[in-house]
Amino acid sequence: WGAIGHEAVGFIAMEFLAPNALSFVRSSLGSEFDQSLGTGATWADDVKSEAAFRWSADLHFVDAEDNPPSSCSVSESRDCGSGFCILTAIANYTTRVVQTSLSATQRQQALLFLDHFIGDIGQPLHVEADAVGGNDIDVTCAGSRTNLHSLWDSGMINRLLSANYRNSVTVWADALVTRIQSGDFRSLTSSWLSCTSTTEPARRDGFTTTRTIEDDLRGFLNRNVSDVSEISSRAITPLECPLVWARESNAFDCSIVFSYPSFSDLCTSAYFTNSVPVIEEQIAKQGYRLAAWLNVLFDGST
Ligand code: DCM
Ligand code: DCM
Ligand code: ZN
Ligand code: ZN
Repeated sequence: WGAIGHEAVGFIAMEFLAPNALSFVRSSLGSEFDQSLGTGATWADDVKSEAAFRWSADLHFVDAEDNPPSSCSVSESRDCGSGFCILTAIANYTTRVVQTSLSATQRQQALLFLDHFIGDIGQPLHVEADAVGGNDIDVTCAGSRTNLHSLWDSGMINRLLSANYRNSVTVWADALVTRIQSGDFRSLTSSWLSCTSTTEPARRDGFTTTRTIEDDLRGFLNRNVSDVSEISSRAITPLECPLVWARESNAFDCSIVFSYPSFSDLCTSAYFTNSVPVIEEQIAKQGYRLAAWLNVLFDGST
């Protein structure tokens, strides 16, 4: 997502944190991030172009080698064989955010990465390899040329906020919180939390990887890694829940994202009105899941 999508995920999560999770979030993020997951949510995008954090750029997505819109799937071994993807990133920072042997700065970074990646994994084009996650598909939105990835990250969100939410991310986030607490999302929340184990390892998915340890090491050394302890991917056990979330987002690539009409303006067509409910549900759901994830880690239950 773009900045607005990420901020909305964080602001929504703030409304559902249990006491210990809230207290950790506030003290860890501090005044630098307004003690808020909403303000902190864009940090991972802000730093990924800096030399010191270039290694983290590939952690924002998983390139699922499926074939939308006819066939959609995500496989940890097929699609994250290098160990550098959003699935392993969430596993890595889930462990690190509660690791008391780490410094306050390391745990703050783990929190900021989780805040961001639990948002990105809900963006269908962050769980898709085709056309580089849609970046190579040129489309038009309200007369402006863009690409399918950017349309989903921000193009349609900008248009939605301008039409319905006074161009304000907090107005939008508050509206989604109300829908979760007492509106149409309320009946969905228990299914949103059908996966909450922060420790259950991902089950074998039937794909076998042909990568060797040598391949991994070569990929690893080619990267400009400044802080190897931040990654140490070989020690990460992939988790089941991020895989469940990724498969759910990836299914939208087959049901809607790649079924766009050629030659029409996607933001003034049925494509926009059909996509908006998906965007709003994915943002609300990932905000709610971010809170539940931190609640399990810091308070022992959702
Ligand atoms: N992206 C993605 N999948 C890829 C490559 C990039 O989801 N295989 C995302 C990351 C950014 C956006 O696309 O949100 C643009 O990427 P970049 O800034 O690397 O061009
Ligand atoms: N599945 C998988 N890897 C996972 C989770 C599920 O390959 N980590 C597959 C196995 C089944 C299907 O998804 O074909 C449904 O699994 P289940 O009914 O166990 O959730
Ligand atoms: Zn993106
Ligand atoms: Zn991102």
